[in-house]
Order: sequence, then C-alpha cells, then structure tokens
Amino acid sequence: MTDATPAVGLIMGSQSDWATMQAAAEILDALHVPHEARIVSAHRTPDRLWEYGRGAADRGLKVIIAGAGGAAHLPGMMASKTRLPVIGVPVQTKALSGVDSLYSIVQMPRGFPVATMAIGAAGAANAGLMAAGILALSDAALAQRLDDWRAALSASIPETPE
Ligand code: RP5
Repeated sequence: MTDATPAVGLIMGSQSDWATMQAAAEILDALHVPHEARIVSAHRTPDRLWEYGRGAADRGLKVIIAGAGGAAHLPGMMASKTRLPVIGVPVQTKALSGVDSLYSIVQMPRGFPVATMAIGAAGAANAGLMAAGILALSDAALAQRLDDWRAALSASIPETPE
C-alpha cells in the first residue's frame, strides 16, 4: 500500500478473509496501484458498510473489490450503495467449498452489477488485475505496467514440462 489517495477499496467481511484477499493486495502492490484494505461486514457491521459505500466515490475511490464467504452479501450490498464498479470475490468456505459464496455474489438482479471472480485466491488475484485494467483505461503508465506484468507471466510459462 502507498500513501497516495487510494484508488481501490479492498473490503472483506472478516479478518478470516484476509488470507484470501491478500492475493488482490499483492497484485495492486506489484502494479503500484494505491489501495486501502478494510473489514466491512454486511451482517456484523452494516452501518460501517453503509458509511463506506456512501463516501466511497467522494473520497476518490475508483473501484471496489469486495470479498466475502458463505452468505456473502457484502459485494451486492456495496453495489447497491455506490455507483463505483464492484468486483466480487467468493471466499472459499469449509461447509460448501465456496459455491455458497459464489452463488450469493453472482446472481445480482438487474441494475446492480457485481463483476464476480473465481472462488478463492485466484479470484482475488484476478480482482486485482481487473481493477488495474479498469484504472489503466485512463492511466497510460499503469497500462504499461500491466502490459509488462502480463508479458512477464507469459514469459514464465515453459514450453515443455519438466
Ligand atoms: C463472512 O463469513 C465472511 O466474509 C467470512 O468469509 C465468513 C466467516 O467469517 P468468520 O466467522 O471467519 O469471521 O461474513
């Protein structure tokens, strides 16, 4: 994280989600995207959720990444409170392996979209990349860093298995 005004708000329903959501933060760090991380629970801290959503755009946030597990209402509720793009990350759960989280996040009614990623850490990392891609539309330097990141990933893939 940097001292610059955060462009990405990385929120999650519980401390226990951080192990997964760190994958998004690591991508944002690697691409030098200023971001903040907060615990904002739809069920346990609904007033905090409301306040966060109400002030998000005015504070200069451009994209919100929201991760939650189980009855994962956080991304959808945040989408109902802010016009900022919300990227949802279904956190893997013990009881239902994260399918519960996925279904809770992905089936939004018309009017309040949540761009839903894959379950777990891969989804969190992709959320970071998706947020960077959105910001790169109006930030040429970030676009170059994202292109370089993608090229390095491609270059790291061997042609033959060992
Ligand atoms: C959800 O409940 C959180 O997003 C988390 O994934 C899940 C379990 O939370 P804890 O019981 O670990 O705090 O609200």
